[in-house]
Amino acid sequence: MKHGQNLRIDPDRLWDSLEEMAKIGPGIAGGNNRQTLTDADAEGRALFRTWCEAAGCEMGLDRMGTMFATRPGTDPDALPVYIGSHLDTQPTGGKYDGVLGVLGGLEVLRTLQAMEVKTRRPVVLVNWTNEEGARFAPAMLASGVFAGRHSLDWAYDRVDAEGKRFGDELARIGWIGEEEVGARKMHAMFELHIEQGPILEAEGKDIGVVTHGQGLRWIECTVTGKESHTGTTPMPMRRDAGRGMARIIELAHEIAMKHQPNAVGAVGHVEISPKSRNIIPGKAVFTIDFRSHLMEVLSAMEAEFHARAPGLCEEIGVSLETRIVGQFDPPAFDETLVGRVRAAAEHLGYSHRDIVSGAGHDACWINEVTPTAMIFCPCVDGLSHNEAEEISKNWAAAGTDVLLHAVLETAEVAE
Ligand code: HGY
Ligand code: MN
Ligand code: MN
Repeated sequence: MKHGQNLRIDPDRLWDSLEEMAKIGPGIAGGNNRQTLTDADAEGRALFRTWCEAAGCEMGLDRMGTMFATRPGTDPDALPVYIGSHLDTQPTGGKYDGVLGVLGGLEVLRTLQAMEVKTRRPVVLVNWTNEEGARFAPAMLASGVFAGRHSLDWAYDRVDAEGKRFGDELARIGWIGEEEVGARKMHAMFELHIEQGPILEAEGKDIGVVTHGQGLRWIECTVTGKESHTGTTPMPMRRDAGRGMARIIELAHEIAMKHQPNAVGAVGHVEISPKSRNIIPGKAVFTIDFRSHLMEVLSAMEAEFHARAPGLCEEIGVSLETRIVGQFDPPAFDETLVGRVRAAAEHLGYSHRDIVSGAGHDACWINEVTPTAMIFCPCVDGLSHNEAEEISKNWAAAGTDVLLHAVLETAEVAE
């Protein structure tokens, strides 16, 4: 029996850390509001660093504020195995989206330390900055810079709804590191994450073996009409930007419904101005979120949208401008590493099924620069990006056990 084959993580220690982190940046309904580069994010980072140092890790920090906790291997020249996810949350987020991947990774390092298991390759635990993209679009910003998809300067120039600049906020909370972003070379990366969908729970499966992810297009639309009095302006003379927005939101839904079950589309962020009850809106700015795991479907949705949306606006006397504010093509994860995730679930006796990730993850970008795979655990009712997001301790432990064994296999247990 190979050394470490019967290792299991400590579910209570993991759960205690999840509960401890959830106290930082509490939401208003039992979840979290620990948005990126806020004081709450800074507090969570500090706690995470303390925990990693206590687990015997050396800390690194790059210029996007991404945190790296390294557990040395017996071969310092070997490329490390990376694990991790994100600690930032949505404004009305759950306690486990991203956090399970970071603190599950910490539990793996704590288990290796406690059981005195050495690996040939170093193991590095990552907290990626601004995965959510809620405060500073786009999502997966730091991992996107790491993968060479965005420049550092472009990322630093992202602004939030109050006009605050990403680079300034990162400096304000004191988490800008010296490391060049993307300079680190990886042997492999695994990301543990909650499914954020209903399939695993509905099928009674413990583990999702993630083979692919959905590609994404965030199309920001600006509809321009003319502000005027809601009481006195004759209906035929109105140029109502709010109506234009309503038509486009309905169009996005109609296009996604044409490609079921392989597509989704919605608008989650809208700004209407001047936002007065008795002024016809002159401007509406909103973002369409189109996704599919099939490139041809994603392209078809984008093409149909651009073919039809301008006419829907012109018909009612308003104009439309669009720009892409976030995008990545459907990722296919590394077959060897996906196989190790599947084998680990088998070895541990956990039920599993292959699955496509509906959500975007840092792993989607890192998959472009190094072999990458993901592990899903179920979540209650598939609910996420909602403060009521829930998982069970058993689900968390099963996913983290699989992460542990995928790491043992890939980092190579040293005798
Ligand atoms: O948008 C996403 O899919 C991720 O949760 N940031
Ligand atoms: Mn996430
Ligand atoms: Mn999320």
